[in-house]
Amino acid sequence: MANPPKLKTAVTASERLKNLRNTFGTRFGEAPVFYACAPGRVNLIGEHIDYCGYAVLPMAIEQNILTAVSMNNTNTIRLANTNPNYKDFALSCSGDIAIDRDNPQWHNYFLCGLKGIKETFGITRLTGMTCIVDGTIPPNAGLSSSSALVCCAGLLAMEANKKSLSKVELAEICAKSERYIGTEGGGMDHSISFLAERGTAKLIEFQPLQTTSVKLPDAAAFVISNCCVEMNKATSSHFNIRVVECLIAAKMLARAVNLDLSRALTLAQVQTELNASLDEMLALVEEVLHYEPYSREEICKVLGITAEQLSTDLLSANTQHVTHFKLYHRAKHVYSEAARVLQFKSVCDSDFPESIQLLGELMNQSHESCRDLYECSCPELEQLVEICLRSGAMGSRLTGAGWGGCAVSLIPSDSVDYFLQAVRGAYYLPDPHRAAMEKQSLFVSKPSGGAAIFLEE
Ligand code: ADP
Ligand code: NG1
Repeated sequence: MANPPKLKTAVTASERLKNLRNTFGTRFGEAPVFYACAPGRVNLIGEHIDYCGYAVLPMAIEQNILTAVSMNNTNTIRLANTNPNYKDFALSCSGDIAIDRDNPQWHNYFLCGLKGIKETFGITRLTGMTCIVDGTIPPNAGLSSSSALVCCAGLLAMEANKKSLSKVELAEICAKSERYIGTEGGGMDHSISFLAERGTAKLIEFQPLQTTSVKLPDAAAFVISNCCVEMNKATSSHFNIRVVECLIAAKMLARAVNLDLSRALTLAQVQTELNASLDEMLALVEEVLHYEPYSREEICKVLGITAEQLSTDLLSANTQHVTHFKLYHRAKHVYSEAARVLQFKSVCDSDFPESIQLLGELMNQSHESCRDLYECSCPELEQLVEICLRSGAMGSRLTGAGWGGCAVSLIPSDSVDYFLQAVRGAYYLPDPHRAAMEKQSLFVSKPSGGAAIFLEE
């Protein structure tokens, strides 16, 4: 087996690296010492199940966050961005790093990565740094621009402070530290950003975090298309409401089968403790949970907890207002989606002649479940997915958190050009806002490599 790629490599400067070095020199009158980069990702299948403990199947994309870094003794960390919409920021190297959840501007994601490294090593005074960030991942679009930024910041903070961590440790630290922004996400984005390998998608399993390469069929291409509706997770409560609903659903199922309720349980842990199959878990959902949303009173009654315990132990800061919880729908999505991930991997492994049709069907089922059970689609994504299917996709689904952002479609390799033209004509060109964004919104994606530190040759 080939050795996995190293975190630190020497590279011949690309045009982008040269431009970034020049911008750095013009802005700060010195040259960067090193560069760190972390890719975004497209999740092929396994949506909203990483935080429930289930395996997911993403690949890293070519688009990434690249940062040029120099170190100094000024006791200050200065952050700049090549995109003028993202304003400069500076902080002291000593003292607490405060993350502003109420106003999650870009630098707060960077600070999450710094904070993760500071806390892991108990560093009281970080090395002074000057950093310029250059990002190519469409933001707020379900391609993990925020996590790539957190991972890039964590990686460069490790390097600048002369610390050493494995990629698995970095992924776990960054997944935990991005939660400082207020979104209770899972570990998919950080894991693929660090552990990706060029040319292969990855099955990512959690607890313990491990990845397995998944070879995608040669005769198919994956095309990403952005519906051009932005969704910033940290400024809405949609995402955290789903996290809480899954947590409560796990408790309700655990109560019904007399498991220990004194600790937080994920839907995956309930399955493990029962030693049941995913089909058996789906049957349990049908038997135990009802279709109508649950009120707070009903949840408290079944779990034997007070309204105050519900608020403090189960609800998060931005879900305190929720009055009803769709436990049946969310649990059914999670267990069925977890099964689809395993089926997707075994189809890729087997390379049947009809693989592409089977993968497409699984992607379509995943999308329907996200739309109908998890309710994380939106009208524009629905229109886009429908156009993708009409334009020759074997399967098409929303990818990432949803409520806007991107779809990923599976296309037979020989029909990609036709597909791109058809989607362009039907979704992008008729609308000036979409037409203006088309170039960075509709593209073929191949599995890219993971995060790395570069020194120029
Ligand atoms: P995504 O699905 O892209 O991860 P999020 O809502 O989680 O969306 O986070 C997007 C946020 O990440 C943006 O609003 C911005 O604050 C930050 N971000 C993304 N790309 C960049 C960039 N190139 N430079 C600075 N910040 C960025
Ligand atoms: P994106 O697409 O980056 O918003 C989010 C979560 C993932 C996962 C997906 C849904 C974070 C940092 N990322 O991703 O962990 O739950 O939604 O599958 O919260």
